[in-house]
Amino acid sequence: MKTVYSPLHAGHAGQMELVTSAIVPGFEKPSRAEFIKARVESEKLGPIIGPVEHDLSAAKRIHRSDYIDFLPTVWPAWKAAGFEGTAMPFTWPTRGLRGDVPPKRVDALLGYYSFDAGATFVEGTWTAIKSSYDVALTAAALVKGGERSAFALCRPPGHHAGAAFMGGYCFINNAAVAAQWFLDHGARRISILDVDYHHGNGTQEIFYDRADVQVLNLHGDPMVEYPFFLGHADERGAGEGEGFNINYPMPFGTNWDAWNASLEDACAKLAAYAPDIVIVSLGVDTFEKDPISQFKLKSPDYPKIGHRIAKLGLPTLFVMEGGYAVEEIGINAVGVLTGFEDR
Ligand code: 6XA
Ligand code: ZN
Repeated sequence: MKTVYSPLHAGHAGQMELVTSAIVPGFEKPSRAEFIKARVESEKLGPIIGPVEHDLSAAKRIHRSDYIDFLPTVWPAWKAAGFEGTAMPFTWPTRGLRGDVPPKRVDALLGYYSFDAGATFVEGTWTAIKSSYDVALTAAALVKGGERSAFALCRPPGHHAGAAFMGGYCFINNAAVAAQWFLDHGARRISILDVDYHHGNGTQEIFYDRADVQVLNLHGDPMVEYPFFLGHADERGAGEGEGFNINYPMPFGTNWDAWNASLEDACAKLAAYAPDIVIVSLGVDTFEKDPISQFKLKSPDYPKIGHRIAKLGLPTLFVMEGGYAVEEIGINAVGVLTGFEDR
């Protein structure tokens, strides 16, 4: 399996993050991608190639144009305003406020275009976002070109980003961009299987009323877990999309057996949908030692995930999402990929 990787992710570094009761160094840090790349190399998964640059038209197929145009302006506007440190929002147009009038200040616009304070900017952030997008599209093209699978080593991740909002470390929804790109290049149906610990609220929002993208999400119960406000089992899609959004919220402490039961059900529904291509939103923050998550998967479980996905017998694009136990992130992420390859 080929891996697509760009060193430009590393410019998105040193940002601060708001968590319950503190502001701390960001968990979503460059070493994550470097540990994964090192494991791809040591496991001899296959060649690592650089991304082809793309214009932003594929992003604008699923994101609102003004949102995409805003992203490269954030850091220059932040500096021009005289602000220091990490650019992050602090006020949001929630119920009772107007969400239809974008303000003129960059700090306020960050709130207008986000659902939390978790998508933060430093000087190299836009370049990293763009490289992650290019990585996803380049890997998608490998699969379209006939490869059985490809690994988009995306950083920053994407599954929390919606049509016009960022959040949860995500800016452009790489998996959703790839799904739409496949459809625009001849595919009829795509399944997105999101195995990250957190619900992929952005992916769900983007495709909620559509029947041409099936979205299956396995995640921590939003009653008690981030992102809290989406991801319940009764969210099944709307209109033409009714039945094509499938959520598996699971309790804290979920181990392999319980998690795997959800995976089995998801794979059965995916197979019944018979997509042309599977996109896996590959988060490994389901790991027992993940510092921000509450599931109990162990390293030997990850190859089993890959093996089960391979049994679907469909062209598969893996898109990297979360995972913060950096010492083991490479073992677990690449474990899924070697399991897929049955070796
Ligand atoms: C809240 C936690 C953000 C989780 C991001 C993630 N600050 N999503 O891993 O998959
Ligand atoms: Zn996650």
